[in-house]
Parts: sequence; C-alpha cells; structure tokens
Amino acid sequence: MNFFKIIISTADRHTCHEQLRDSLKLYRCVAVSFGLLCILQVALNISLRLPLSESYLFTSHRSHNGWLYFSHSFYYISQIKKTWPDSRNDCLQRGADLVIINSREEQVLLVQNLMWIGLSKRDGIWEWVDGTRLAQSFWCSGEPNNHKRGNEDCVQIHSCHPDHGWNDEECRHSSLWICEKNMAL
Ligand SMILES: [Ca+2]
Ligand SMILES: [Ca+2]
Repeated sequence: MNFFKIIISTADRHTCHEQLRDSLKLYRCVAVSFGLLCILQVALNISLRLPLSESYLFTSHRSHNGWLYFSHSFYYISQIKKTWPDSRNDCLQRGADLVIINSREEQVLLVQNLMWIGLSKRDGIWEWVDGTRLAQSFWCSGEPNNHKRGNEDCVQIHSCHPDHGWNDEECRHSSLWICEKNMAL
C-alpha cells in the first residue's frame, strides 16, 4: 500500500510541476505580448506625429539634392537670391515651377523668410504660374499695397504671421525662392 501511495504522491508532484511550468509560460507570454504592444504603440505615435511637424520636415526630410517632400509635392528652397523671372527659370530647369500654395497647411509649412512664390499680376489680376486665378489668399496685414511706384507685381511668402503672410514686391527685386514639383500631376 505504501508503495502505491508513494507512486501516487510522485505523480501528483509531477502534475503540480507541469501546472506550475505552464503557468510560468503563460505569464511570460503575456509579459512579452504586452512589451511588444508598448513598442508598437510608441512606433505608431512617432510615425503619426513626426510628418506633421515642420521642424522635422525641414531638418529630417531633406531628400536627394535638397528637395523636401510633403503631401504629394517636392519643394526646393534656394540658397541664393534672384529676381522673380530668374527664380522661375531656375525652377523650370529643375523640372518644377515656383510654388503654388493650395492650402493653409502648405502655407504654414512653407512660411519662413522672404521667398518668391508662383504668384504674379497679369493685366491687374493675380494669377498662379499654372494660369489659375488667385482664390484663397494669405496676404500680410496691409498687403498687397503696390508700394513701390505701383510696380509690385510679384509675390513673396513672408513670415509676418505664423500662419499667413504674403507681400507684393517688384519682380526685379532679388529674393530667395521656392520651387514645387507636384507628384500628383
Ligand atoms: Ca502646392
Ligand atoms: Ca508690398
């Protein structure tokens, strides 16, 4: 009888050890899964927030040959100053054109120093470089003022305000400029 008791007791211990081992495996599995979920959450947060950050765009999104990418467009910001017609020629030679600002998001993204944009006056009407007439505008307060002898027929983006800012200026004035290559075309 004692012999059978020993066998049963040994079997119970084995069962108990197996249950304990299974429990440990389960806890380990839960802990690893939780850790992976945390890593995934951090990665998602970073990927969703960073593209919306201007500073990230202009410091970390510099792509080949100085072109920056944002929302289906590549942008090139010049390092030297030229007149509006010469700036436009430079963009055309790069397979692009002076930037057309289609939305407040694009305006906020690009507003920095004084830089030519693809807006000029033709026959007294503001027109983008693709021939479309100006609809949504982001003029600085008091602009366009056609200040210099009535010859301010070209437009610069200007950081007079965090989310808006354009100034009309003489086209022969030298300024930095922004080219845009729209990938949706
Ligand atoms: Ca655009
Ligand atoms: Ca002006």
